[in-house]
This record gives sequence, C-alpha cells and structure tokens, in this order.
Amino acid sequence: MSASNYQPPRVWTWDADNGGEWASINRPIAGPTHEATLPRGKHPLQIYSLGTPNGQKVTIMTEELLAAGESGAEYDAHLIRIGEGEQFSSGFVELNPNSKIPVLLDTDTGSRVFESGAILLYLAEKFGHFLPKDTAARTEALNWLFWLQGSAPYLGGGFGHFYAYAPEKFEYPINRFTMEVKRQLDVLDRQLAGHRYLGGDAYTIADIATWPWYGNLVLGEAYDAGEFLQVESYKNVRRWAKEILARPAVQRGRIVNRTRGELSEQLHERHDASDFELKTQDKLAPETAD
Ligand SMILES: N[C@@H](CCC(=O)N[C@@H](CS)C(=O)NCC(=O)O)C(=O)O
Repeated sequence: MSASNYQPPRVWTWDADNGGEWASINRPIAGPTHEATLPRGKHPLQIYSLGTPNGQKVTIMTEELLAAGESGAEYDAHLIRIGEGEQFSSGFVELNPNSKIPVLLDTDTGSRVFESGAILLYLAEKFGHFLPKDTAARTEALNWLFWLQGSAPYLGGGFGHFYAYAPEKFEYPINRFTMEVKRQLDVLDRQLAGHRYLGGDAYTIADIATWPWYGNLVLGEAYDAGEFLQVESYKNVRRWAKEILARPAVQRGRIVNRTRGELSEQLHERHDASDFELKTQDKLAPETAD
C-alpha cells in the first residue's frame, strides 16, 4: 500500500493541469467551449465518433446491418478527435449534451441518439436485426446490454485509467479495479460456458456492445494488460471473442474512426463502402493522411 499525505480540502477546486493523460480535456462543467458546426455527409445515418470501444460498437452495428442487406443503414462516420476537444463544439453538444462519442443523427427522422447502448437499441429496432422478437430472448439480450453499459466504465474509467493512463501507479485503485475487472471476466466466462453468445443462441446487440471492451481485452488488445490480468485463462470469453472477430462486418466496423494501431487498421473517416479498400491510413499518401 503506498502512503499518501493527501487530505481532501473542505471545498474541491479545479486544478486544470492534474498531469493525467486526459487532463487537458477533463472539465467539471458541461456545455460547449466553442462554436463549430458538424460536417454532414450524404447518407441517412450520420455518426460522429472515434474508434474507441464505445465508438466501435456503433460502426460494427452499422456494418452488420449493411451485411444483413439493410441499405438504409448506409452511414457517414465523421472523426471526432476527443483529445483535441472536438466533443465540446456547439454542433456536437446539440447532438449530445454529455459531450462524449459516439453520437448518431438519423436524417430520416431527425432523431439525435446519444449513449452507445441507446444507439444500438435504436438501430436494432429501426432495422429489425440483432435483437430477438421473442420476449424472453429479447429480455436476456437487454440484460447483457445493460450489464455491459454499467460494467465497462469499471474497465475503462477504472482499471484502464489507473493501470495505463494515470500519471503514477497507485496500488489501491489498481487493486480495486483489477479485482472488479477479473470478477466481470469471470461473470462473462461462466455465461459463455453454456451459451454461444451472451444472450443465448443468437448474436445480438449485447455481443456487439461487449466485444469491443471485453473481447479486445481477452485478445490482449487493451491497455497492454493481457499478462497482468491472465486473460488466457478466460477460455470461453476468448472462444467467443475470436468467433466475433472473424465476422467480416466486425473486421470493418472496428477500424472505423480509429486513430491508433496499425495504419492498415485505421480508417479515419468512412463515407463509402469502398473506403475500406482505398482510404485506410496505409493507402493514403503521407501528405494527405491525417
Ligand atoms: N456511456 C457513454 C460513454 C461514452 C464515452 O465515455 N466516450 C468517451 C470515449 S470512449 C469520450 O467521448 N470521452 C471524451 C470526454 O470524456 O471528454 C456511451 O456508452 O456512449
């Protein structure tokens, strides 16, 4: 246990430069910081996002819908660079008052949809895919979708933050969140021992929501923490994660709006199906790549 002399003051004050990786964008207040309109593409669905796990959920879903033959799910995916504060523009805040990616604008209905779980549910209901009609199966899929939405912040904002991003390694929060993340992995491993997918036999929005977080984690793709968490031991989660990764729509959706990793796995903006062939960062000339 590391010693700490910190005593909280009577009233907390905002120290804008706290040294953490995200210190420059974290604020204790909401609302826009600057005026800027969002770009608008030609397709019915406009997505404003970044290829983080929460962003990947939505572009995997749209790619799955297109693969299922739903041409109405054609989409433009615009890159929002959260490290540069683009989520605080007036245009973005109009769509999502919570200033977090991903956000969807459905130009058919004029609906804005924020919160990645709400976006998945909206698209599943609009197109009639990846959420069973049968009440019992639908309920079970929604159980796992809401489980994920409540659990993943312990992985990202808790474990990932303190293990990978905090300016110093603090034993107490790393222990606390490692304990919780391993418990969550065991929850998933036990469920997937008896079921092909999270909700049962069918691939649903619960899997689409969970794979970018726990699928990437058990495949060793998150926080460089594979060995630390002993991810190889969650055999059922790994079997499920590999099966989902093999889906062509997942392979496309996971690279959209991505700005990290291999250049061939970064498609900064997606406006056309051909962009996967032509516009990944390895294909763009260095002077036009952004
Ligand atoms: N509960 C939200 C979480 C979204 C979220 O945390 N987005 C992060 C990136 S993964 C973000 O935009 N962070 C920017 C910020 O906090 O300013 C959802 O599921 O959509």
